[in-house]
Amino acid sequence: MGVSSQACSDASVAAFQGIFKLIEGAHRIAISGHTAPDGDALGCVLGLGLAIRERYPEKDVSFLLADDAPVPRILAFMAGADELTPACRYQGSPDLFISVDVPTVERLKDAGLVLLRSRHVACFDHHPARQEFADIAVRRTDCAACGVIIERFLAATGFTLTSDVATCLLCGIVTDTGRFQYQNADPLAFHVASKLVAHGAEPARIALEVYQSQRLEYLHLESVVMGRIASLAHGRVAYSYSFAGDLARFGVGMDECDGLVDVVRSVGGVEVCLFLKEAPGGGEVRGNLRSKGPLSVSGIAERFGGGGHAAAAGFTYHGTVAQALDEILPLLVQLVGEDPTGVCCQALPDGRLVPFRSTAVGRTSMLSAGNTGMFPRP
Ligand SMILES: [Mn+2]
Repeated sequence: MGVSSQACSDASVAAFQGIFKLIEGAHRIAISGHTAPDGDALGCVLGLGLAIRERYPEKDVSFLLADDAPVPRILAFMAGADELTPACRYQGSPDLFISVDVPTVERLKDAGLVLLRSRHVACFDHHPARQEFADIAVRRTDCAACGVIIERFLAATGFTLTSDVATCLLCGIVTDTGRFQYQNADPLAFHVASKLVAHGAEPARIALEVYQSQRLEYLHLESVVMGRIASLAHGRVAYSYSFAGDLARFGVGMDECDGLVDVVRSVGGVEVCLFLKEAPGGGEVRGNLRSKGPLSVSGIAERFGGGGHAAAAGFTYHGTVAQALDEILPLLVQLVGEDPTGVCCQALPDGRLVPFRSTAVGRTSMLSAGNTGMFPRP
C-alpha cells in the first residue's frame, strides 16, 4: 500500500467528507490559524482559502489573523497574504469558521470571537488537544504539518491544486519540518511535498523568502543570542535568551525571532534546549523548547500553560528571563536524567545568565576554568 492510500484509508475520510459538506453548505467562510502565526498556520489559511475560492468563486472567503499584528515579513510572499485581516477588524458572522494548526481556542486569540459568532466550526490540526472545540475536527498528531492534512483533504475531496495553493502548503511543511531536518520529516511529509512540487510549488522560492532574506539587524541580534548560549548537564541541555532591550536596540520584532531557538538547537551534543525572549515592556517571556532526540519537551511547556509537540513546544512565562531559567533549567536537567538539585542561573556583571548549582551552604559557581557554562562531571 502506498503512502497516499494509507493516509486516506482511516477515520479522517469521514471527517473530510463532513467538513467538505460544511464548506459546500456555507456562503460566508472565515479561516484562521494560531496567534503569532508561523509558516504552517499562514500557509494553511491561505492554501485552503485559495483552494476554496478557486472552486467556489461565489463564496465569501476571508483569511484572518488571530492577532492585530502585521504578517511576518518572511511569510508575506505567499499568494493572498495581502488579504489577511486581523480578526478584531472582521465584523462578519460566518456560516463556517475553519481553524487550522490550532490546538486550543485560546490560541485563536481574537479569532476566537469570530468562532463564537459562526454557525459551524471545522478544524484541521496536527497538535494534541485537551478539548475539541469544532463540530468536525481532523486532528492528526502523526502528521508533520497541518499543510500535510490540508493537502490530503483537498486531494480526497476533489479540489484543484493550483501552484499558489501548492506553494502555501509546501511552505507549511518546509517550515514545520525545519526544511525536512526534524524528526517529523516522515515518508508522508516527503510524499505530499513531492506532490505539491509537481503541482507547481516552488521550494527554491520558499527557501529564498523564508531562510535567505534575513535583515542585517536580525542577524546582529542572532549573534548576541549565539554569544549567550550556555550549556549544562554535561552539554546535554542548552539555552539562550533575548531581553526586551535587545529587540529594541536592534529594531527587531518578536515575530522575527522564531528561528532563534534553532541557533541553540544546533549545538552538538545537545538533547534538549530552550530559547527565551522577553516581550516588550517586560514581565512576560515567550519560551521555545526543542528536543533533538526521543525526549519529549511538551510536558514542560504544558506545566507553564503552553503545549506543542514532543520535539517542539512553546509557552508564555510570567516573570523575568532569570526567573524563567531558575524554574525551567532544573526541569530540563531532570528530563535528560541528571540531578536537578539546586540548578538555577546566575547573572554575571556583563548581564549574562550562566548556569549554576546552589548548595546548602550557599551558591557555588559551576563555572570553573575550562568548564565554562557546563557542570563538571561527577
Ligand atoms: Mn503546524
